[in-house]
Amino acid sequence: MISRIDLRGGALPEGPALRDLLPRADFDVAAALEKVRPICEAVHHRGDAALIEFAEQFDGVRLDSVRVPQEALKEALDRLDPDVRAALEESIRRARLVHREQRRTTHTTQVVPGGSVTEKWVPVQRVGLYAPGGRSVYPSSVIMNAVPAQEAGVESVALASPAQAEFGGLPHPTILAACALLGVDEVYAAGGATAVAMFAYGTESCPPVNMVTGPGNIWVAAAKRYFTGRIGIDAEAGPTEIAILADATADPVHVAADLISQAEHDPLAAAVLVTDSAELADAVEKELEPQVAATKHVEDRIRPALSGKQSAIVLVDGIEEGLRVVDAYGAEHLEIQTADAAAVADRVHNAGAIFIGPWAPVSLGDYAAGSNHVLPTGGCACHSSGLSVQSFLRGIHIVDYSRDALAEVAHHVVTLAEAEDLPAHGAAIKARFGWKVPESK
Ligand code: HSO
Ligand code: ZN
Repeated sequence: MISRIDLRGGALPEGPALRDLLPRADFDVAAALEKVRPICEAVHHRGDAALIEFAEQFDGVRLDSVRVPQEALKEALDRLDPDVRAALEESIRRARLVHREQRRTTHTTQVVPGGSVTEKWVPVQRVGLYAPGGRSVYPSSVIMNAVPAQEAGVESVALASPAQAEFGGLPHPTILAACALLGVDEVYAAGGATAVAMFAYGTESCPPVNMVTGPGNIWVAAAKRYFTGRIGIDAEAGPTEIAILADATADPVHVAADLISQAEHDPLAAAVLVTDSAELADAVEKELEPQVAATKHVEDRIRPALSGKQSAIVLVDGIEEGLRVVDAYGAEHLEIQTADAAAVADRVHNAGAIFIGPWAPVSLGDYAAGSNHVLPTGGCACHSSGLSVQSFLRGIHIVDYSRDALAEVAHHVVTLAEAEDLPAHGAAIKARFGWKVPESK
């Protein structure tokens, strides 16, 4: 069901060469870009009318309006299963605890007497969150997007999710209920690239936003790429990935269950076990079969995900080599199931989130650890982080210099301006001192 890559018995290649040996799904956002262009342009030119047409075409529903009425949110919350409500509330509470502490404080550096630079953290003013429909109706993702935005102090948070024919053209009721629990009351029934275009351009019913975040399929990723520069985005989320670095001390039952847990998301989801124990590899492989057979989304997602070229068991000589492999891979989620797991985890450079030891499975992080589950995929963990309060903040430098403080450094500014052949830059300094460079002290 899952292939093996044997990297034992020789030096591992360096950098990109090692990365090329590791499994990864094809996720060609560039190819999807051309297909989303006409959709985005239709929304640009025809606003709500285009959104209504696309909902009919893609979601099979005729909408009267794209804005979801307040009563629908309230009704969804009233009808929410009490256990689901309690679980969502606990997830929100824990996420708030963690994200609240990510707030940044304004800081002033006194560079010289009379000369300071203050870094002021200002939230993005208006954000559009996207929650997929179809096979991924995840109220947990609404939490993971809304909480950091709210804790960052974003004034205006809107959410879009596809219209669902079976719910009378509204987004899925658990998405609406999650919005109600979070206090997100501006909700639109719009899906995929059309939702991103609605947020980016604005329509009659939806004012434009400054930033769009949230998971989605390749069309959402392509629309985000299309609008990059015009609006901010979190990331072009690709299929979910789990990597597990494990040694002989790991429990194969847990390892198999955790690999399957993320394979459950998508036929392109990646499950990668990196181990120095051939016995563990055998035991996990043996364990996969009955566990897969006993679960739900077997044929449509789990089997294709585990047997796809993006998943594998990678055999290495030792944990040292394992660390090199997981760093080269840069997984969205990385579990460390080894002896002294915390110390091993401390040596990882590239991962979206790290889960230490036997009691911190990825599923915990997906719902209720307090951590964020919107994480970099496709190897982007080597340069990007998951969603956080920081994602919704901008640091603005405020420069405040007195006459004396400017005079003190003026000659350096003029020198550098001349060195760069930009004399007008220097002149902007000289103009303040009778067109002369002030004597430095
Ligand atoms: N593992 C997914 C998030 C998720 N899991 C939502 C369950 N629901 C990507 O991090
Ligand atoms: Zn998940």
